[in-house]
Amino acid sequence: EEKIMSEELPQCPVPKSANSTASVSPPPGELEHDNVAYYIKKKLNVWCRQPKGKWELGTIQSTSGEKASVSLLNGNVMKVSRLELLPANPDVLEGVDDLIHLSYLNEPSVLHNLQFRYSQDIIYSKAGPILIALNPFKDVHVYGNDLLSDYRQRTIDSPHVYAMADAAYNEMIRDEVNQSIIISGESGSGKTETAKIAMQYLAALGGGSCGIENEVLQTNFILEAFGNAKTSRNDNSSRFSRVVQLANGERSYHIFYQLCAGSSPDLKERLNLRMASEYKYLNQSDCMTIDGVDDAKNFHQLMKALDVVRMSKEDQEHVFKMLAAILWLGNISFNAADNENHIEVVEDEAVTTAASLMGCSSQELMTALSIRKIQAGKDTIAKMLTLRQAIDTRDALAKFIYANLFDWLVEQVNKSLEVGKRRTGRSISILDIYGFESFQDYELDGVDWTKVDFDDNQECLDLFEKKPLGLLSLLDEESNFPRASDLTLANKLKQHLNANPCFKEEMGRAFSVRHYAGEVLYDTNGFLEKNRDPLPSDSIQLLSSCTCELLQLFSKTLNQSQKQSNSFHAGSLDSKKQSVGTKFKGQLFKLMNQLESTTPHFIRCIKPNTKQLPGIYDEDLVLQQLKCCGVLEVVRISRAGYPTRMMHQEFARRYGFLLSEVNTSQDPLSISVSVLQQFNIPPEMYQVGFTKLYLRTGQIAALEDKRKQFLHGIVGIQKCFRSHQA
Ligand code: AD9
Ligand code: MG
Repeated sequence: EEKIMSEELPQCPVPKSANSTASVSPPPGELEHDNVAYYIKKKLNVWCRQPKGKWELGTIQSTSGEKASVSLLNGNVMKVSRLELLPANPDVLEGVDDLIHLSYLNEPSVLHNLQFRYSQDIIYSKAGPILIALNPFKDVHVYGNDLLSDYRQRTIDSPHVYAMADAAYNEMIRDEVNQSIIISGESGSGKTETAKIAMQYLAALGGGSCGIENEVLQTNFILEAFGNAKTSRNDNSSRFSRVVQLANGERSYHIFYQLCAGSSPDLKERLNLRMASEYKYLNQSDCMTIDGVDDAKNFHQLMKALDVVRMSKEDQEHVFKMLAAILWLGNISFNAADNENHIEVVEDEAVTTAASLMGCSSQELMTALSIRKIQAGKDTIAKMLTLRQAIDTRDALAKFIYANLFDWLVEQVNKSLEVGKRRTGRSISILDIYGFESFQDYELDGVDWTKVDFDDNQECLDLFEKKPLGLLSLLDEESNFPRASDLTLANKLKQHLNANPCFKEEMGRAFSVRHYAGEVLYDTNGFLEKNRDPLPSDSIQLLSSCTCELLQLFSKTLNQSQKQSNSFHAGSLDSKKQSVGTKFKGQLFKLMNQLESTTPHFIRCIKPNTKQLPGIYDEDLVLQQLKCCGVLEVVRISRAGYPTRMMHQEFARRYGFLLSEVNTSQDPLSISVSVLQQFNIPPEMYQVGFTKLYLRTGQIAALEDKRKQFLHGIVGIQKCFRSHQA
């Protein structure tokens, strides 16, 4: 690659260090004036922008002034401004497996490279440290035991989820540090499939088709049945909160349809179960089945999976009971009770069945759904509910039961997997949601970061979480005002956040946020109610009086979390449960903390078309996703920057013993620096931070090589260990 670059493209800076091709600074993105003649003479390919924005390959024939005449590969000749031309990579770089090897990193080059690979069913590529996975929407036959062992034995090293999982495993063993595989991408891009492929690899490393590894794989089926649903973007989408409301063409969680389709006649009778189409929570979207999916068959697989994780038949029955109770709750209807909009519950099969499944009397359930008790001084006043209030109460109850059922299920699965207690103390976490990256620590760590530019997202983060005047704090504050409305919320946000450059005022209740990935318009309609997510105290009381053990348990958990949230937010959220925003933020922080103590490995999934079909590569869609998740920046940073980071302690521990003169200071930082100096690592190849060392690509490989040579060397082996231990 270097040879071609220096011979053919004289304008490219020649790499400073011969041992690292990756440290070449990115060549100029545009065709510069002086180079055009060279391009004409050598008949080098250029990208030429077409009127509709698509880029085509061609060669420049001649120029006059600012215009160039370009002969396209398809035979056409067109006259364009030089600004519409970009340099193309030499043929020898066609389809390289890591984008950092491209001489030119312009958009058409990157898109073309990925497309070239995709057209040959090569769906994985690297972008520096990141694995890019293009969703093939078909079986591309790159999985299974044979390939698995090829990757394990390193007879193959092309980019793959297996390779990344293998790297994570090896680094866990080598560095004794927990690892994480962070998978991000749009809905339907393949995150969950990718997570499963990574799990398969790790399970195989752990022992194969029996034992705890298989149990872990089986849990996927349970989690998907209860956590996934069909959406318009993905037939198997990982979703939340879709129990009570559905959009056209979408379904609720798979488990409901599976239960209705697959349960035995006995179970059906015990749950008084009907066909899915008879339940309002399921039939409102006119979408009951998914092409190619057999719900009944999947129900049997689910029951097997529940057996595998050792859930007792009794607990399984509890779970199914709760699911049926939710479905019947949805069928409960209301009649007008007076002329003031108040309602009463229709006493029909829906109420009686729901009540009996929950373990309460029909009367208790009907009261909870139609009356709210309000404390006025020492007295309790019973207030009748309006239709809207009654429906909201019913739906809140259904959502509450489902959400808690899901959490409980996850807990049971985790408990069951711990039975063997075969834990080594180190872990690899696989995160199947959008991943976050923070470049903050570079700056905090005292690195002269002007040497590398990147987009800083701090202002946007402040917009959301700065206290007391971040969006989430303001939302909570307003949620606590009884008379607040979505409009007062919008005004409050505008008043306090306008100074933040990521915030934009819009008309009425709306506002916009400039996120890293692009601008998003928000309508505050329903924000306050959603943030409060109230479960009326009457419903909580009802749950705690139900004979169903699970419901009792759920209401207990609720009481506990309220107590916790009260002590946390004494004064602010006063005797209310934690708001949805605060809870979500808390979960994110916990996740961030967990991830920060790991070595991350990133996979970006890309959806090449919105039709969920194989063979279609929509350039605009791919480009938009590459931009959104910052892949191009990462490649830029990897080429220009310092992709390897290591704590000084870790670095000193690993390479310190290579020092020919014993370093008396014992200070990891100075040991690190001595090592770098002894091996003549050029200063432009690293940056020394307060806690970490930042290295350019290729440097660690070189040091590892030295370390290996040293350890295998005949002379000095004894001495090296002695001095290391000393
Ligand atoms: V969502 O954010 O949960 O809505 P995901 O998880 O990103 O979404 P998912 O993994 O469910 O998407 O993939 C969507 C569909 O793409 C799958 O159901 C498969 O049909 C298809 N897919 C994804 N990855 C692969 C693959 N490596 N090979 C074959 C794939 N098909
Ligand atoms: Mg998913």
